Amino acid sequence: RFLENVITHDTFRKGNCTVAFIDKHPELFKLSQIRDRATKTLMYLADVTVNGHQDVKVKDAAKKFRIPQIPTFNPLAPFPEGTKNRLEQMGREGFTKWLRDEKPVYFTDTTYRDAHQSLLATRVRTNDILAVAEGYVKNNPQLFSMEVWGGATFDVAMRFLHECPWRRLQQMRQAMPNVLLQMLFRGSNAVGYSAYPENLIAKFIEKSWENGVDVFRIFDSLNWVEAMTPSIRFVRENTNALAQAAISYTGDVLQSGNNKYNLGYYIDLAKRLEDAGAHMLAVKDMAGLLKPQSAEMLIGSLREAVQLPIVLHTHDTASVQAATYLKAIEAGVNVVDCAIASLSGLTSQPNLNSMVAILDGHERSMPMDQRSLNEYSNYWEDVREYYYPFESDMKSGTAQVYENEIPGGQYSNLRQQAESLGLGGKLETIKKNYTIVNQLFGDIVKVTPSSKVVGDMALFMTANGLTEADVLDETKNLSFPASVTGFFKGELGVPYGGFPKKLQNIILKGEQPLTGKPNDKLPAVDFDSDFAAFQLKYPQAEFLDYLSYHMFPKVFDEYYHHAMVYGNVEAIPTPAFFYGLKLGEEILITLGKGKTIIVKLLYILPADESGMRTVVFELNGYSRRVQIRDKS
Ligand code: BTN
Ligand code: 3PY
Ligand code: ZN
Repeated sequence: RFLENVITHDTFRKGNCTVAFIDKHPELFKLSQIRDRATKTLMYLADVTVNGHQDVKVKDAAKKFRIPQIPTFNPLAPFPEGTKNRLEQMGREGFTKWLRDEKPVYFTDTTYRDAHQSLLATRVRTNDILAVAEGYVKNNPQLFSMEVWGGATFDVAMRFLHECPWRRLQQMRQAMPNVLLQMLFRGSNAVGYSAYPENLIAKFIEKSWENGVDVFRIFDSLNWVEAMTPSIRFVRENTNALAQAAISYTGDVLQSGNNKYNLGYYIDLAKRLEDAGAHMLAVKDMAGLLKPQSAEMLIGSLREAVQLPIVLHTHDTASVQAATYLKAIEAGVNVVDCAIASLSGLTSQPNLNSMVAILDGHERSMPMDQRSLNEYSNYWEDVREYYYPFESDMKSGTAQVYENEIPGGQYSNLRQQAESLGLGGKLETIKKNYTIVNQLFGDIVKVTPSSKVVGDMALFMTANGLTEADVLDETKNLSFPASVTGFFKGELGVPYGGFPKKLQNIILKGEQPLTGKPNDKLPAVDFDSDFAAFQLKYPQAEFLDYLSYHMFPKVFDEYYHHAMVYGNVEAIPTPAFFYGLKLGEEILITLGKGKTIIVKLLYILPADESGMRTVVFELNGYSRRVQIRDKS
């Protein structure tokens, strides 16, 4: 085994080792540990090859993947200076003043977070990101930030990818030390879907910063400033990061008549967020509703109303948002959110490569290396194929979004949700009901998690064939979805303009709603005693795992047990991770520093009478057998 460790060591394999090689690499002696890890990886590969991946519902056996080309960069060259260095040099006040007055427009690249959350059900794995992260920021250091964490990536990493979200963050930080790393933070819901105790929110922000987050985009699903204020304060007081407060954009600011979400509404929010201590202000257009003329007016007015740098985020669901960005840029926006070309468009962000190109000759253009951006797009185009089971079948932009106001991330999920409920043929009805539910709820801001409540209610109405009149008929005594009851109890806060009273009485059946912030009543976490109890239950876990556990106890529990059986599965290449190995197929897996294993699938024996199959691999040239239960 020692010899096996030597001949498979990266340094040895590259042929550049000297007699000091063995002395310099004590890990060669960690035989049982490495052997143990390799065995767990073989267990994983055997299982996914025999039983398939639980997350892949339909596997295309004929699918062939191209080999993604990683654009070249110099791993030995220093990182060019970027915004991260600038923030460190200038401090937060100096940095935000500088940004606000910058002539060129800057970009936040959402490829590693919102883009795949909105196109591929958040399934992109750390491995595929890390393959290009360093080169990307070496080649493109002009970016304002990389949005890399938070939103749905936290729970999906554990739930479906069996990855540690914290380790993902740490590794991305290491790969991208020069550019600001940004996360999406759901205010008192942190990276979850319900409210958490305030001291847990504070701890989560502190640890996110310590592990690599520089910019916290903070929002509340009902634009409730009071619920965002503690998060803004924690970023200001407990970290050196930037608190980017986001207003979630709804309706159309230019709509005349009795417009609930008019300019005054946004200006008032912006001023209150500035007063609450935000370092930057974002307009978060999660559904892609902001039209060009509205953007011109809104961004122009916000520039006058507050002294903060202004950021605009949108989704290209209607396929016209580049026009909105152009108007916003002309109205003085400082940063716009885009995604690399091959992961842009439709429910994702507008196309970074094209946006850079169309600004050629514009007085606010940001010079970037368009050839390099296109190379990275080619990489992601090929990697995207790995994730084919998670594609939505949306083919073109839709103007229907102006009517139903469904956020990008939810739009692409709704079909899957509908199908899992046997409502696959009723997508149009679901979308119509979504619009109806929004009106029934008093025309609310719809973004995670309030958008999920509206979606749940729309699915409920569709499944039960209910009309608006049915919902408002108290004699029907309907059992509403739990999320809907919770919403009307005030568990996500109180919407602007209050709850519609009649519907609230019907849904709560006389129960009194909460007043105050949703987490006001939640007891503080006693970190010392609680963490000790956690460690008794999960002896291999550490403090960051404990935070994951607090956010998602059941998901963490499953993730932990998966890690105990299969080890760390992050390093397994994505095709093998989702689809297993074909007979004779050989892959390389880097399990740790200097430790790459070569795995080849030799053959699979038929199931024995107890349903177990023997899977035979070649591991670093030695044959290895693994027993796995055939679940078919
Ligand atoms: C192994 O690799 O064989 C053991 C894996 C142990 C994983 C535990 S699970 C919780 C904690 N978080 C991690 O990222 N690793 C440990
Ligand atoms: C999230 O909360 O995950 C979002 O992306 C909301 O737009
Ligand atoms: Zn978004």
